[in-house]
Amino acid sequence: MFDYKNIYAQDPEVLAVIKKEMKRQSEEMELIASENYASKAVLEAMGTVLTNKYSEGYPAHRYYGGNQVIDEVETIAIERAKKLFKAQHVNVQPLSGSPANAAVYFAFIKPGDKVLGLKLDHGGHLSHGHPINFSGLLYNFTQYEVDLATGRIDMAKVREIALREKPKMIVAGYSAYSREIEWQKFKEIADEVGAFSFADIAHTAGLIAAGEMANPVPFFDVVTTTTHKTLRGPRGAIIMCQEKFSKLVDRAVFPGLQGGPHDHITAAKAVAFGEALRPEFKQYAKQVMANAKTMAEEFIKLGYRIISDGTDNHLMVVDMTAKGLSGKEAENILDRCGISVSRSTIPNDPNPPMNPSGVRFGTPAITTRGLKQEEIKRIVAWINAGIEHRDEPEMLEKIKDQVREMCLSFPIPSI
Ligand code: DSN
Repeated sequence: MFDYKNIYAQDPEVLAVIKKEMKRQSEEMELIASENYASKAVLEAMGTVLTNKYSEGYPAHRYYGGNQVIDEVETIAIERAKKLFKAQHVNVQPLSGSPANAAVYFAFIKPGDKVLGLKLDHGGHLSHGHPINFSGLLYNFTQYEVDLATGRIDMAKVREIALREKPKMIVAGYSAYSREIEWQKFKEIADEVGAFSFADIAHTAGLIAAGEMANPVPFFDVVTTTTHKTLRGPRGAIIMCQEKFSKLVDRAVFPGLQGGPHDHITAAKAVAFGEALRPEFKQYAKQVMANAKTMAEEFIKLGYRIISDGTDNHLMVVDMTAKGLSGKEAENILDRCGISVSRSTIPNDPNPPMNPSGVRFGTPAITTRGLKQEEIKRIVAWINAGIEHRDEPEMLEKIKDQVREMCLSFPIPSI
């Protein structure tokens, strides 16, 4: 695709670093549940002259001249997202997940208002009310939890908390929760207590768009998603809502929170939505989930504890306590094997988020490479061998070589 000849001539120092990262991505295994490989077409859209434009406002209502073409690209992105998620209204301008969530709170509630969100160490996100995040600082969050015995969200408990707290908003949709979410029940509870229903589907958006997981967009008040995880687009986000909230949401994004949208990213979002509308994307989503199921089964066979004992989506959180190491130690060992993962808290984690007890594994990126169940079994065996033989540097080197060989046989489509 790109020949990089201009950056080579002008700035070889930066090009050298970019090439180093290309090599790392090519030769190493990506099991971080929130990462993926954007297509060549998505990358090309990001590298266009659309980055040169200022276009505060919305199609046909801009605060700068010369936006006729930008209006076209933003409209394509909006229409494709509407079709993909069956949304009444879509704002494609949010720069990323947390800014999108900030815009939702800004649109629907006031500082100090009561909100329910899942606790971070139970699988929630920082922007769902963590005390050190803007969400927890500005709004009065009550954090619900997963049931410790099952690792699943107990909807009777959520209802009990909602009836007691009477929140203005209920947040559902998570960063480290491996089970299907009971969207209808969340909506019923929100309606019962007079709260807005807000879903953050950042992790599962691609699986939802493909029709492989339940979709809250048609009936929730408002839904956000990033565009770069299972959806496999550029780094960014969108907000979807019922038509009656469209003005509130649009005003919160601009002029409320953001200035000029990143139009080159809007174009790349449109390209990614176009890809997700194709039948091949459904096959991709199915394979992501089949791979995750196999991965969870293999871990369980080897004696690992998975929170909720399995997965319905693309990820799982594995408790490393029984193996005598923390999530951070496991992450470091696997780094030495050429396998990238992210440490993760487990429900009621006795350890802090910087050094938690678990590791989160996900299959979106390796599935984009074309890996299937047979390869997943080998990968879990390598992970286990790395952990069991962590004090044997030659063993970790040997695993790294095997990982590299597999990665080179399944090249990243855009490299
Ligand atoms: N950082 C993302 C994740 O890894 O899940 C969430 O924002």
